[in-house]
Amino acid sequence: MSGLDGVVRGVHGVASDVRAGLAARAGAQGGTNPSGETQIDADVWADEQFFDALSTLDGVGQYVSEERADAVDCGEGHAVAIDPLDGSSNLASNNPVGTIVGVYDAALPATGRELVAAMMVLYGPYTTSVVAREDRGAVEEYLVEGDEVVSRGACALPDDPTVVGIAGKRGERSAACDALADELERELKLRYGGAMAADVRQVLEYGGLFGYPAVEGAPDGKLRVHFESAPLAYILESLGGGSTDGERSLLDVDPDGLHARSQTFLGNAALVERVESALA
Ligand code: P6P
Repeated sequence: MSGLDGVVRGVHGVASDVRAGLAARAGAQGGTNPSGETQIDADVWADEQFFDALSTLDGVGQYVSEERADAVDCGEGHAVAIDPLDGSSNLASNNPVGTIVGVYDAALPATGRELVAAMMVLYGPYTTSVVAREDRGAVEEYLVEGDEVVSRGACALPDDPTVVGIAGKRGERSAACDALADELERELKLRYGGAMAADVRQVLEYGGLFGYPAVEGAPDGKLRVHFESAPLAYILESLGGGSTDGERSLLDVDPDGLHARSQTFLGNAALVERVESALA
């Protein structure tokens, strides 16, 4: 079994247990993560589940989590970067949450060009995962039910975009971003739900654009390069879509620390080009 097989199976092997444990852990634990955000009980618990499943695998050399300040040395092999419970504030309102994993062939911090695989697990009405790997030709989606993992086939990004979701409040984004959001929301249907994995899955299904721009008080936006922006950019670009921080592919963003953030847009390539033109 390759190192990538081990990570994919490890994430799939925990996903159903994570899903089953969410309802009882939807409250805030009182701690904050390294990004200064309030930790939900489930954030810490999910991180422990994935750490136990991944950190001892052959071929995993580093475990780096949105919930841990420092990287954990696991020996030799790939660096696994994880947002164990993406969008965890959605638990209180029973809205979808996810898990995002990036597998890097380099110690972190590193650019997304070092990614060799990325996974996006979505805990919605049912649990699915989207998996992009350098050693596979297609980006595949799986249905995860208990211990059963069944392929739902190859993903394909629709050519014609339908949805748009750009975070932030008007007046707290740049005027150029506000104008772009107004324009796109006249053209496309608004889809924004507070969990990147769920919103990006809408883009994969219907075509469109997701974004978290620079906002007042957060010049690099909110999303973390290693755990959120780069792995999902890897998936979108593997499907012929695009990504940008406003100037360049998110895979070329060079993070200056494990928890570095980046302004983030992902979706159909033509829409990403419009973002770069509008924000130039
Ligand atoms: P806001 C979740 O906390 C997250 O990191 C992403 O999953 C999501 O897209 C974003 O933050 C939501 O942020 O400011 O709209 O609550």
